[in-house]
Amino acid sequence: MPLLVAMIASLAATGPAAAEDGYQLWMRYPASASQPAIEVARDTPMTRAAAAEVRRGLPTGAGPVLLALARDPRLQGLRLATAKLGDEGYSVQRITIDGRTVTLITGNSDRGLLYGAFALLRHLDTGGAIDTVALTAAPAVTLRVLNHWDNLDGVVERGYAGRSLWDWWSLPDVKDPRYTDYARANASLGINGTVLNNVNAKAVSLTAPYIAKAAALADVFRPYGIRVYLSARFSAPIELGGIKTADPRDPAVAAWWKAKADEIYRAIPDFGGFLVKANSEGQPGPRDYGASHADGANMLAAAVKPHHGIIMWRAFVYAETDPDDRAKQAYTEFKPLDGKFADNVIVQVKNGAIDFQPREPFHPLFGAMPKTPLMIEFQITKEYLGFASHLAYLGPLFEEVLDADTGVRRGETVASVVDGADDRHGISGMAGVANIGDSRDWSGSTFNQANWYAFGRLAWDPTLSSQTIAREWAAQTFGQDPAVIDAVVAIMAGSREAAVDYTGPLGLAHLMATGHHYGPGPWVSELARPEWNPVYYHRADRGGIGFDRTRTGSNAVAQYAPRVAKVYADPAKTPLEELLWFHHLPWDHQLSTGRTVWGELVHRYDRGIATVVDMRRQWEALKPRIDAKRWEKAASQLAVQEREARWWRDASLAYWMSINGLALPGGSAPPAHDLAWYKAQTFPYPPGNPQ
Ligand code: GCV
Repeated sequence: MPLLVAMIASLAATGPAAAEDGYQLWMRYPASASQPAIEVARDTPMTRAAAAEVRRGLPTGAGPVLLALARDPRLQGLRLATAKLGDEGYSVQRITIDGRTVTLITGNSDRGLLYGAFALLRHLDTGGAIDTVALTAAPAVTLRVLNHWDNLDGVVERGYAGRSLWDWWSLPDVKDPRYTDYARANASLGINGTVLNNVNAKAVSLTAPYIAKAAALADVFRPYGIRVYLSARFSAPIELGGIKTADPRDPAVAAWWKAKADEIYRAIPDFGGFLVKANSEGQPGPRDYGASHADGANMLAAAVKPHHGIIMWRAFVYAETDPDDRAKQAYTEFKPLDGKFADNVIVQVKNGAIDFQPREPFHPLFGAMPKTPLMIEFQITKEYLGFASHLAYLGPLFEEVLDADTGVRRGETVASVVDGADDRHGISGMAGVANIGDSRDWSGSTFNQANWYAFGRLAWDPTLSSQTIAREWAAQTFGQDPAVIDAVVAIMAGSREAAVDYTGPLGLAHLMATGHHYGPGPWVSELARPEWNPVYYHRADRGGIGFDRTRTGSNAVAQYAPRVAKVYADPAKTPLEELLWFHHLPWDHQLSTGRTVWGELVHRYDRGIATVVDMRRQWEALKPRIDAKRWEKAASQLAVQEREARWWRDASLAYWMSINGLALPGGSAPPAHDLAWYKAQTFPYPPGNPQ
């Protein structure tokens, strides 16, 4: 072998992969030297998409592959157990047909073949062998949906990965190839729906030109099994229809929505339905007319029902006119409505009772509305966890909530409420507020892609562990070197807890600065709405810190099942991670760790910084093994994270000390600046901040 060729060959064998920019996400298929033999028993747009993916991703020598429905006559002698696969499940296995061994991808529908194709590629990309492949899976949840908070002007509310992917201006004529890649990525996880526009919706998205634009996207997504949904502005009959009211009990309003639904379904026959944010943060809704959320949801449900559409109605409601604890308001409003919703309504409930904080106890509505399907809503974009630049793997957050024991029925968890199996609901769902934009790497950083990935995998199977998902993702994203996978997973594993530690340890929450929600602002107290001020949440004074949600306070604990309420009512039993969410405790209150509340708080802030320092060190060590571009970007973001973790810690401690007058425990460094300095920091033009 000539010397140069030998050198290149040896570099290729040992060195990092070629320059990458993250565009390929976790679908970095190996270059194949030969065209695999792929046979598709049925030619439809979806099976074509499935076969194209296999063709794209199958490594050399891994063929032949057969994609065939379970009812295909050739498979009848094989006695495949496919009944349990339902409409969307798949089975991938090696079989012998006519003396020939092939890898069979089968299912009861084209969708099963599509998901099976991606499952096969995932199996191979995570080190699985083709000759022993045996994969069977069906999703636990029917609606696996991304919520895009994308405005029609291209700004993404709480979006930190550039502008909206949807170029509304050039649609429907220009169909950016990126729309197809978006659909491929989602299909690879089993995501089967996308809400295109912000829940803070504009009525114009329901006009004919915008319906045509949404229809163009639906056409691109359809072969990948993704339905399009729209956020609907409740007052649209007034704004577009010239009707004087949006009262859901008014027949003219109902007729307007029915006609609007018919119009949408003419353009998008498989339109999924509407997502609605009503009577929340200034949005219009049925309460404006004295009607209930059920009245509003059911009126819309009737409009989409003939087309098999559904309504995802959000329970994220709270009002400044309600003096009760904000954490209680959604339960108070929705629990009495259990059983009053039409069967094509699903109530969408955030994972916690406030708002996507780095840690919140699970929402008390889970388990409290057995007659109503509840769809869990997670935030994939990191509004409160350092935007795009901080590395915070959300798998553990999702897992912690899904695994939470509701205490209502034996063995009932949030996941088992969400998948609807116990109550035999016809629909079930998981929604994730997307972290996707037009940045080249889609999510603003390579590690943010893992949060999109984890959401999708858990929506398919809520029992997966966040660790398993991280390993899968790391192998597909950085290659199969076990040392790299171990290190990447180690960095990810502690990263969310680190963000909790440096932003709000011990169950503190909502301590962020105004508007943009990026940096610390625990001192903020002047906003007009009381529950928008951080001081409302931490209630720190000379005597102690924390929100008393027991009987002596707001009694929010009573919204949980007695078994759970008993734990949360007692500071000695409440997990330290949720302590100050439920209790107002003296600064010198002794904890099981041997430290006081103050000592533990400081310890955890310091622990958060130490974890980030360690994450940086581990990433540094990976430099020779990761392609340069992706490594550099993550390294510079980790440097930002360390600086800002210190900022969060120092600003918070400076403020707490101004309240409690206590000194820092020995060995803990004083804040770099005084409190006035932290209060004076401003952030012009932060991304994702609605103007
Ligand atoms: C889309 C939080 C966010 C808002 C968001 C809202 C919601 O309050 O800060 O930007 O609005 O949640 O979920 O509706």
